[in-house]
Amino acid sequence: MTIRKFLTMAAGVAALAASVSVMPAAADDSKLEELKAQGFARVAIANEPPFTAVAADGKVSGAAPDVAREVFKRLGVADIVASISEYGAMIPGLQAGRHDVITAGLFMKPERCAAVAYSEPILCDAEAFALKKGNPLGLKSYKDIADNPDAKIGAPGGGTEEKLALEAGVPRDRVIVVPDGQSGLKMLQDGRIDVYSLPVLSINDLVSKANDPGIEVVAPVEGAPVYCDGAAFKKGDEALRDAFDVELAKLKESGEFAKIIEPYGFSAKAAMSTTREKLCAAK
Ligand code: 6CS
Repeated sequence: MTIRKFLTMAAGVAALAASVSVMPAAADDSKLEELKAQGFARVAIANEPPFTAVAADGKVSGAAPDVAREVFKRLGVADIVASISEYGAMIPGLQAGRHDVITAGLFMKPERCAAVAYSEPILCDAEAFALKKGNPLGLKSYKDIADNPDAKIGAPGGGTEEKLALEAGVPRDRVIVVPDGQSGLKMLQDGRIDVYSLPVLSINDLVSKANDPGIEVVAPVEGAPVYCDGAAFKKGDEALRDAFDVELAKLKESGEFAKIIEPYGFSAKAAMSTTREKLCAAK
């Protein structure tokens, strides 16, 4: 082969390689097609009623999974399959591909909005304290806990309440990570913590089922914002998130969204009166 012929061939190969490398990525609705073929979406939940719940027989319910199940059904994804995760592990699990979406009441906050692709708002709630009857330490805010050197707070690991307590100045050694509601209640009853903090509807659900006259609820926590969650998708799955939002908007418009979440105690109006953009920008 002459040098001339070799150089001509090499130039052709280089041009082909260049054209392949600039070809647009596969249509990014491939994730939705993947879930349709899979027959289900793998969702991360926490098992914290009424946001998310897993019955003894394994049945998944709660407002967040119920909305997601209905939206995915309309997208042609037959069902959802849930795995329980601590809040702080949900985003790493999503990013590692263990979940297709987080549907757990994972509240929108700027740092989370930077890490995932949230849908539009779904479930909104304020924060609450469960504490000993009579509130002997007079705890009404996270700052009250910070100001009392003897007060210990229990909260979910990587959760909003843990962060609010730390930001209010509660030292790390007085913020106790609690894996789930039942553990938090037991720790409160045993005096290992002085207050257990979750969103209002979660605390009310837990305390009402505990049927313990020695426990009372303070809600809303003074100075703490009302948060809203959205379904959280992996960065890169924005096409799937957008498709989810289209069906979510239809549910909101038709009144079916309210029919799903309001029996759990959530307000459709609260979710429909704000946006992902506003919530992700909130300080
Ligand atoms: O988004 C969060 O971090 C919080 N969301 C709920 C529904 N419960 C506790 C958790 O800290």
